[in-house]
Amino acid sequence: MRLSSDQIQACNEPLLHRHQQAFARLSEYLEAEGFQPEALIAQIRQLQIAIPSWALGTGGTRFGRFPIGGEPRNLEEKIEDVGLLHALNRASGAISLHIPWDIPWDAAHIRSLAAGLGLKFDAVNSNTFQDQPDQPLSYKFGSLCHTDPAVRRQAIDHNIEVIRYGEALGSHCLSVWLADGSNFPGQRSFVQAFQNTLSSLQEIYAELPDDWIMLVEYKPYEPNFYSTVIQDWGTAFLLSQKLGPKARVLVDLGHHLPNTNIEQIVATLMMEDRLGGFHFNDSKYGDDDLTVGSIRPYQLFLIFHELVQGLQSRNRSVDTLAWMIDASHNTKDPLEDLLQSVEAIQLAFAQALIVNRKALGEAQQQNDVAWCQELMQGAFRTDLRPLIAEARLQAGGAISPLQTYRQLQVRQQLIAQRGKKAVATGL
Ligand code: AOS
Ligand code: ZN
Ligand code: ZN
Ligand code: ZN
Repeated sequence: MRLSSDQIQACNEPLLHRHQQAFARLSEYLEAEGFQPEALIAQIRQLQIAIPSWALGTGGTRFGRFPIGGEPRNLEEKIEDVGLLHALNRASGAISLHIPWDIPWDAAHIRSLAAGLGLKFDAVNSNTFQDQPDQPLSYKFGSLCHTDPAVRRQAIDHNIEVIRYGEALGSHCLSVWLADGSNFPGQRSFVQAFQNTLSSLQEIYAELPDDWIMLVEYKPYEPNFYSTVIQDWGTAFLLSQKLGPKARVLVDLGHHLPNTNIEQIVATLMMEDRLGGFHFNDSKYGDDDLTVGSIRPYQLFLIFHELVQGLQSRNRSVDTLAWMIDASHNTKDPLEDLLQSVEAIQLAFAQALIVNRKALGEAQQQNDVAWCQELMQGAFRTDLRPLIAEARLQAGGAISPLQTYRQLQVRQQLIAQRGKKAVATGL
């Protein structure tokens, strides 16, 4: 199914007057603060967030799964779902695929389907954390780090195959997340596991086209609970430095031990030009993969503050990073969840754009602690929702994506077309 701009405009109609009033009030405030609303909108419209193909179905835990119905049954339907999101928010103009869950058998067809919906292909993900039915060797004891060179070879070849699929789709980026690690002390040599991983990654890196990036994702634990080979940003940074300029670090917000200062990691990676992109999500305990901004919105804002600062100081545009969501939802409609996540990212970005950086720099220089805090929280506490809504409206999207999604009965129609029992592939 597709949403036409007429349908979206019709839903906007009754909301328009109130929106215009709210936007006018906010514009007046922003102008008084020295910001041009139209310039902010232009920046907000540049930010496109890639939707993970694996988050379009209801996620489960090992205790259970409660499918919502009407989930995409194949790659075409996943692209169709992202097209629905993008039609509503005009900010989800990309999809990130996971191989072999999403093999594009007919790449030309998949490419034109996506292009017709205004979608690009962001990072392609390899999968060496599961065994596939037809796979000769097992990843039970690791993949790129494995003690057996034959298993490493299989995992390297898989990654190269993923690059080839990505090339066929016009992607420019490979994401590597490894579950490799150990469950018990003494099980593996840390040094050997690292060195095997590095040499495997070097072989994959050698196959990257010139205009490609390799994203190295880190995670402290799970599915291994004693050690993980790429456990933290330092390890991912070290690997990317050893690999070369096309290797970068991928920061998944859920992949940190409690209370880690993620914004400081982001600042350091940007300073060294090794930040490649994000997997946005939120969490209270671990890799909870909850809706972005649902638990710690201030942290999200602080991360964006560093991002905006890092991009501006390097004179780089937002599209030089891979902005992706990595989420999984058990109790909400995944499409509603993703609409909320994209909006949370846009809000944090916009809030970061209205930090008075000049005043902040001066206050920092004077060690005026209270004023520094005042400036940061002043930006964070400004309600910029009308600005985001206006950006969507100008791009042909919905003033209220979630409300429009419900009003147009999207889920009900998907269930009618695909069935109550249609379950998506993925985690
Ligand atoms: C796993 O925890 C990582 O976040 C991965 O990026 C991602 O969730 C996975 O590749 C999708 O299954
Ligand atoms: Zn991730
Ligand atoms: Zn994760
Ligand atoms: Zn996660």
